[in-house]
Amino acid sequence: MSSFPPEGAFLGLEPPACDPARARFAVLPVPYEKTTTYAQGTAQGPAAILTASAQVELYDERGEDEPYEAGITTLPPFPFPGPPEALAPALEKKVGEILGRGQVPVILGGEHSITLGPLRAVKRAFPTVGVLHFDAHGDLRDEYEGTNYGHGCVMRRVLEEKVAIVQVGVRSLSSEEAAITRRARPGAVEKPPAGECLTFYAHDLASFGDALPSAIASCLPDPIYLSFDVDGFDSSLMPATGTPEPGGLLWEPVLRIIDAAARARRIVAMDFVELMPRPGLHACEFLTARLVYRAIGSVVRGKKNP
Ligand SMILES: [Mn+2]
Repeated sequence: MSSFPPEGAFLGLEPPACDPARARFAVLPVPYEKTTTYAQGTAQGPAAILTASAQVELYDERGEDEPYEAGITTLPPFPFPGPPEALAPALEKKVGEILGRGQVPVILGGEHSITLGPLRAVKRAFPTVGVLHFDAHGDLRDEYEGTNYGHGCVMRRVLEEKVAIVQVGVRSLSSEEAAITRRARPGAVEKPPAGECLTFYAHDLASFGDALPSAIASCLPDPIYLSFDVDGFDSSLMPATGTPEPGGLLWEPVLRIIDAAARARRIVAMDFVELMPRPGLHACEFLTARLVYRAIGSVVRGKKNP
C-alpha cells in the first residue's frame, strides 16, 4: 500500500476496508498553513489526526454499528507551497475528482483557508449545497492581515459563492462580521437564503435546551458541506488550536447536532481544520480523530441520496 501517507491510513484500516475502489469516504490530508496569525503548527494537524486515529475504536456504540464497513480510503497528503488564493483552484480540482468517483471527501487541515476550493467543487456537483460551520470565530471578514483569502475570511468568500451558511458556537467576531449575519434565537430560526448566514452564537445555545439539534437541523440547506474548526470546542477541551476561545462547545452536544443534521440532510463533504498538535496534549489529537469517525458514522446512518 505504498500510496498511503507515511502516517498510515485513517483508523489504521487495511484492505478491503480502505480499498479505494469500494470506499464511500476518501480522507484527504491537507497540511496547509500560510495565514495563521496567533500561533503556528496546523501543518502538523493531518499527520497527528491520522496517527491518533489508529487508536480509535471501530465499533460505534451510538449507532451499534461499524461505520468503517462503508469503506474509508486515505489519499496521499496534498502539499501546496503557494498562497491560499492559488490553493483554492488546485484543491477544487482534487476534490472534484473525489466527488466524481461518488465518494464523500473528508478533508483534514491545516488552516481554515483550505475550505474554499473544496466548497467550490461541491457546489458544482450539488448546486444547492449549504455549509454547516462549527467555529469560535465568524470567519466573515472581508480582509484580514493583508489577505482576502486567509483563515479569518474564508466564510465571507463562501458567501460570495452564493452558498448559505449556518454557524454554530461563534463567540469571537468583529462588528463588521456581526452586521452581515443573522442571530438565531428560539422562535426566530429561519433557513438562510443562498449567500446569507445564520449564526447560533455560543451564548445563545443554552436557551434552545434539548431542542438545539433539531432547531439547527431545521434551518439547514440540502445537501450539506460540514466545515468543522476544532476551536468551536471549548478551550478546556481543545487547547491545541491556534486561537482557542473559552465558552465553547462540549463533546456530546456537538455529536447530537451532527447526528441531527445528518438525519435531516445529506452530508456530501466534510473538513476538519485548525488542530495544532502540541507535545503532551495527545488528547486533542485523539478527540479530533474521534470526531472525524463519529461524523462518518452519522453520515453512514443518515439521509441518503434520493
Ligand atoms: Mn476559528
